[in-house]
Amino acid sequence: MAIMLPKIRNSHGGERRLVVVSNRVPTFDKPGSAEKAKTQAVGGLVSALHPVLQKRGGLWFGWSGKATARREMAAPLVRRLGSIDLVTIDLSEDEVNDFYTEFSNRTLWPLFHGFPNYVKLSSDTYQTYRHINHRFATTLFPILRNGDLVWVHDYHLIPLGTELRRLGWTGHLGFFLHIPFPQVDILTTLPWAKAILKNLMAYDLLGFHTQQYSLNCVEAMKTEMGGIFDGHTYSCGSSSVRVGVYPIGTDPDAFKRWASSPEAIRYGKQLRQIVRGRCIVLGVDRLDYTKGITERLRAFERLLEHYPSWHGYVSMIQITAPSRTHVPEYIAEKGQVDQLVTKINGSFSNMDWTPVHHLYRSYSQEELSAFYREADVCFVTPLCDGMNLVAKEYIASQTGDPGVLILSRFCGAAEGLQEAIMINPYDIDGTAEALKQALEMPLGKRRLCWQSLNRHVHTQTAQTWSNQFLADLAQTNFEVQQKIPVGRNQVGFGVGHAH
Ligand code: ADQ
Repeated sequence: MAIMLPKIRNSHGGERRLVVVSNRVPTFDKPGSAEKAKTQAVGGLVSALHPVLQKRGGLWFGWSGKATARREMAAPLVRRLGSIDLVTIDLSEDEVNDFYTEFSNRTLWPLFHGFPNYVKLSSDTYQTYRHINHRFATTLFPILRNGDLVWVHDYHLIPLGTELRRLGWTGHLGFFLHIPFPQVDILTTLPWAKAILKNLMAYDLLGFHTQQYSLNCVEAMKTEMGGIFDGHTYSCGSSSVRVGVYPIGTDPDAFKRWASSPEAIRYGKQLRQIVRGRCIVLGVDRLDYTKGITERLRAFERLLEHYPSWHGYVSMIQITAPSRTHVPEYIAEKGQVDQLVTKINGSFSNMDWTPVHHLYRSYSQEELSAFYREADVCFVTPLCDGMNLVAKEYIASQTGDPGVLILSRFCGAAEGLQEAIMINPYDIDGTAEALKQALEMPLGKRRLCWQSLNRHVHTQTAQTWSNQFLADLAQTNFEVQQKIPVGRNQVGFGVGHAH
């Protein structure tokens, strides 16, 4: 099937075209609309990639988010958004279930986040996962051009590189994992762990948020396949892959601008009126059991139990974007969050004070920046999280009277945001104490902490993340070409890295 794409010159003139592949491609519906709440892909990957593609231009390929009743493949949809070509394919309902709901979100997601009890194993869903990656590759391959930089994102698409190589793609091919990479003993509870590791070898460059995740990956490769790592490149037989650390960031200038806009200031005043001038503790997440939302609510409850002097003086606003709403574990998590909110409000509220406001919906980033700006404390408590962009967005949105960031030690962001109040989200008492400390922190100390956090957020941005990854990717295909002959390589699949 031939896909006709309009000619686009990217804003960098002669630079190679960037081709981003991710499971979901955003729909870019009107912000805040009911339709957006249903179909828009809210999440860190889209938040980080959109500004990058907006600035550079290129092609964004992935699933439309739609499940069609028909089994056969509909023609890919091509749309233009500024300098971005969006090319999407639909999946059938069965495919969405097996590829997305089951293997991606009930097998790989809990496994990679270290929740082995949540992991569901099925060779049928694994086969569909392979099959959909093949489908992505056969649709994408004909629209690739010589010289493209192909950048594949996240756990849904690990085998895509192998499939593209099999079809004959010899150009630059990089992979970035947005979630943690587990330790080898957890990874190898997956019957297809070795196949997953072999698939990673098809790429020229593998990127991770932290040093620890990259080391976990290399360790797993060495354990399962042998080979050596020289600190930059892992080699096994005649096949090599470069491994790097690229901590993702946000677009801090955009958040600063949005947070200072007249709309955000007006909205912030309304927000203060709603909570009647009380301190605001803010949580913002996709609804996900890895984000520690119930632990956070328990810590807030513990604060109110231990410190009655705070009754009536603090309200928590929890903004939770609906996510993976058909997955049973997420339905259960939503039930637990609702129950806890009801319990806390039932126990503590009075006629003019509601301790917890739970807003179960998505907001545009402009709207979120107004919440961030007003919040006295941002309460970021994941049990395990690749990076966590909310923490960075909060810091970027602060103005002259900055709030305090409470941050779980179990997220990638903890590596860089050292001046946050660091907590162990499993320790409810300790987290409640940290919350009290944050609420009582004097302005001078808040300013000092924020200045240092803000420097970090401006140093590690979405732009620096992508620039560094793409600069390394542009070099790496050449280096790897020296080492790898065309044809079947040692780890057992037909992959030719040469041009
Ligand atoms: P996520 O798990 O989605 O991302 P995170 O990094 O916090 O987690 O990003 C969430 C994004 O969604 C933020 O940009 C936030 O503004 C937005 N968002 C959250 N709640 C929202 C709401 N109610 N309405 C609108 N927008 C909302 C994955 C990994 C992370 C990693 C990112 C980027 O799980 O660990 O940081 O990718 O690599």
